[in-house]
Amino acid sequence: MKTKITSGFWHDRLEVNAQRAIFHQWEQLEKSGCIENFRIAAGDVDGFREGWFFADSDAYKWLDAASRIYTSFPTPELAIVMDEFIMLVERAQRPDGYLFTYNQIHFPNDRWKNLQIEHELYCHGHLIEAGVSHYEATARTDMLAIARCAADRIVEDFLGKGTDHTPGHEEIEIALLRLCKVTDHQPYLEMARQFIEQRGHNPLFALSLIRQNSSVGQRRNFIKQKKQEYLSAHPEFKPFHLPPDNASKQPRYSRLRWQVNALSGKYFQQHAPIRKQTVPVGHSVRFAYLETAVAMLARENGDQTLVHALEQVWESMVTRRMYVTGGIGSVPGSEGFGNDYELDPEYAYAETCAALGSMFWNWEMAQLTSEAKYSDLFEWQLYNAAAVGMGLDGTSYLYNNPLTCRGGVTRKQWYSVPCCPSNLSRTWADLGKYIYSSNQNEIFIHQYISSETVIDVGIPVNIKVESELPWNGRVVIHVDPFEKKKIKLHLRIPSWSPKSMVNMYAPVEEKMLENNTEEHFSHSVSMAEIHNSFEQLPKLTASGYNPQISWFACVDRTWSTGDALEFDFDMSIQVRRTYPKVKGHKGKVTVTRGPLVYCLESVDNPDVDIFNAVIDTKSLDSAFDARLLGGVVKIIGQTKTGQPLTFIPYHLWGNRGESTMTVWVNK
Ligand code: FUB
Ligand code: ZN
Repeated sequence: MKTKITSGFWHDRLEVNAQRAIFHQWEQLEKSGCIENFRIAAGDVDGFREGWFFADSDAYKWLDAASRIYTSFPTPELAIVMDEFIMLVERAQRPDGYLFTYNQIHFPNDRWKNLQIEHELYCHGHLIEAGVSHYEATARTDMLAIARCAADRIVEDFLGKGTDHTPGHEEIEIALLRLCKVTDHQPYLEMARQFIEQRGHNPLFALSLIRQNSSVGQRRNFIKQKKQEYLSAHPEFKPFHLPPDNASKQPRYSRLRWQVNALSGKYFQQHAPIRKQTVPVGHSVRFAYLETAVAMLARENGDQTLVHALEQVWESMVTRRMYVTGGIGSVPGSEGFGNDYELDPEYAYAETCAALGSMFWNWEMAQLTSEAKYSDLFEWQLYNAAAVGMGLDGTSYLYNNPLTCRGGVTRKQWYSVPCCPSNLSRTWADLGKYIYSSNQNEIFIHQYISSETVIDVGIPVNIKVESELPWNGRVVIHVDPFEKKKIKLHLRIPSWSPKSMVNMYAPVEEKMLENNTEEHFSHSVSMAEIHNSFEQLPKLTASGYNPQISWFACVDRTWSTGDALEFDFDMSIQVRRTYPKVKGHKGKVTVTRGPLVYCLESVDNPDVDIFNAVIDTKSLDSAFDARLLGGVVKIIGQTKTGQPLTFIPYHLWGNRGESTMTVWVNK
């Protein structure tokens, strides 16, 4: 049974996703000509192709999201749009499985050119993922057949080829691994493995990139020429124009750094073989997708050398190259990583897709290792670096997500590169799959999101979570086995609930235990070990948020119908500081509560200079405000000079018109 999100914070957001966001995105894909490109490629209409060479991927990601939404919100309106698009894709796909409207319309005899830059494999990857998601949602095989035809084309054209036959922007690897899981067709796994293993082995990468870049430029000039001719022959054609994208404050030499990053191969994670990639570099979405694929592969083949590299690069990212929101990417020019501790809040690029990619990766790591820190980071990025990407209305988005903004960043209906909206929608739609996992007689609860599911641990066990997060710390977990059953129930103790290190659970219902003693709650490690490990852990990460102090408490007992476990997580306000090596943060702190990072937004503090005010941390208190932003717990306090302050959750900034904002405040 698929997990059902039953109520509360996330249920409301998933409704907005299903009833508004997904239809808004389709409308924008039509308006921007993205869907029309398929009609042109299929020969249904004449016209001129609009958008980037990778524009097809945005339509496929929409279908992926729509399919996942359809599982929980099977509306006929959505089904009609999906079916119409699937039939269109089928007409546009070449008989041999190839589908890339950029080439099919502009360069009909070209394919697999400029692999590092023009995203052909990336687009086929999202096509394949859409096919898998549609099959998983409907059990229909029409879109899956289109996906398999494309995947077979790629296996035919790439399996066994050399190291220059690798994709630029990772994605195809994830798609092929997902496709192998639903088809059990091993060549897909072997193809994904080859793409991963061959990265970083091309000694002539820089030369190849220069050549490809020149070819890309020539092809774009050719298209520009063709467009001029088309416009003069079709004065009625109205090209689609979007408002300018958001500004992103650039550090010095940003463009030069990006060029060096690209030529070195780091931008594409092509600078070293995968097992030697132990520091996060380059474009942060590309990086997160690669690491996700590597973790998926390690789960399939049990290759511990891959796991070792994954653990090292994760630790490097979390302790030295990640923002306190969980955002990754601090150099706008490359949409990617900077150096250790280079985490300027105004330069923060922290693309929404990068947070989502990191969440996909952490979910794979959680299943690979059963370590709580990965689910803790998943939760932290979910509520902060990812959730900030979608406005409360479901129809306005942020692409780059600064932690300090002095203006120029507003939520937009669409972008010239609209990769984030449908990426958010497909992740929200799938949220249920990230809550529970199980094996033999063990059940893991990774996330405290109100939900219900049935898990088979030899017998079916109905599990129901009732959670008041992120506003309150009360969580009740109902464990209803079909019959009495000894089960190890692993419960993630969040890093943000420090007191949970001590009294990790409230007294449980008397009816459940003869006597309410700790002996029934065997820890996955002893309390002493917990405290010791807590002491040993690097207390201070670059950002001040440290998922490594999260752990799984194990409740190992015989459960009976009607049993319940109750948590009361500590929701005290926490004032966090960065590691001293992070430049520009001296004397600055971030305010967090539960899994939420808070910020000061000018809308709530019109008379305060939020960038220079000094807060009185002792004055901070939390209060629920039903009238604010759909009902939130705000944090109120005052400056050292007595000016009132209101903090809101960071993910909700920018919902009330242009504003200024800061996560980091003076203490
Ligand atoms: O290049 C494809 C996608 O578009 C990347 O993942 C995003 O960063 C955006 O550039
Ligand atoms: Zn994006």
